[in-house]
Amino acid sequence: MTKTTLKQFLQSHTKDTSLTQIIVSLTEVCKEIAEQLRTAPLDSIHGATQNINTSGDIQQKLDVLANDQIRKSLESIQEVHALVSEELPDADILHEAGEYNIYTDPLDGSSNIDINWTTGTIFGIAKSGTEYLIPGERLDVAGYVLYSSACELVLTLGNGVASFILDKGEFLLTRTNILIPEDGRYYSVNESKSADFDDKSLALLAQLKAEGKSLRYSGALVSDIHRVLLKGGVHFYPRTKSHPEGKLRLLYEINPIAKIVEEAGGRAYSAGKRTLLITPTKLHETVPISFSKR
Ligand code: AHM
Ligand code: MG
Repeated sequence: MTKTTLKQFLQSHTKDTSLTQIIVSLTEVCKEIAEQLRTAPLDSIHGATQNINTSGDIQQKLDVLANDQIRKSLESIQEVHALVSEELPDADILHEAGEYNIYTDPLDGSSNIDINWTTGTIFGIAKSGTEYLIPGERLDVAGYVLYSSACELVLTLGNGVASFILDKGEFLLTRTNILIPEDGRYYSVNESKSADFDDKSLALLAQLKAEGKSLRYSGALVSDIHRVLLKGGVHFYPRTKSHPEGKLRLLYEINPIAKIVEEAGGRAYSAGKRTLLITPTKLHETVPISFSKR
């Protein structure tokens, strides 16, 4: 049976041609990134640059490359207002008159790049004009691409979650209406930092262990959340001593993922509050986060 392509899926799921164009552009770049990752060890594009981004992370060569590719792909779309990226200090205004803002972590899981492990691209799209600091509930589209043994796109247009596998240059629909399973065997957290967790996070950790859950942690949000999406369980990154407000960034990492998790029947909470309701006060704001079904 012939499978539905991403473009066919978009034709039947949105009438917004600008949104379709933006999603297609972003996913075309993800195909390029997937190919780049495949040959990076041969092409000497592994390794760090001399630069440090606004969050204090050393940028990897592929972080910068992925960011530049995304920026370039959006340049020709007049409806795009600005790009908000982990790798850029400020919102990068592409077209003053455009209305759509793109929020992205171009290559998530930087510490995994050099070891040929899982990484991802995260993106959110909102028709919010000159307003960049919006709560995640205003995202019109959220998605991520997981670069692993298969390259997989997970997407929501605000009406359920679908996923697509890249095959011979096309993203092909493989799952619709993804719902996080009620229960899961795994919990996912950087447990090496547990001595710095607050009482609530410690209690959660103890409870998960008492329930007999096993630990899985990849160090890439995209792959850790993909497990939760398909297998259930919990992924959390709480406050720690080194990151008192959490490590993960709200606008372009957490919000798109939180939107997907909620659309898949799950919960995303930050310090007792529904994460998608938080209005950020700055572009690279971080918050503690927990993603789960219940
Ligand atoms: P990155 O975007 O520079 O890769 O940083 C974000 C990553 C997340 O993917 C992951 O969940 C987290 O940082 C891992 O942090 P830690 O190494 O502290 O466990
Ligand atoms: Mg990241």
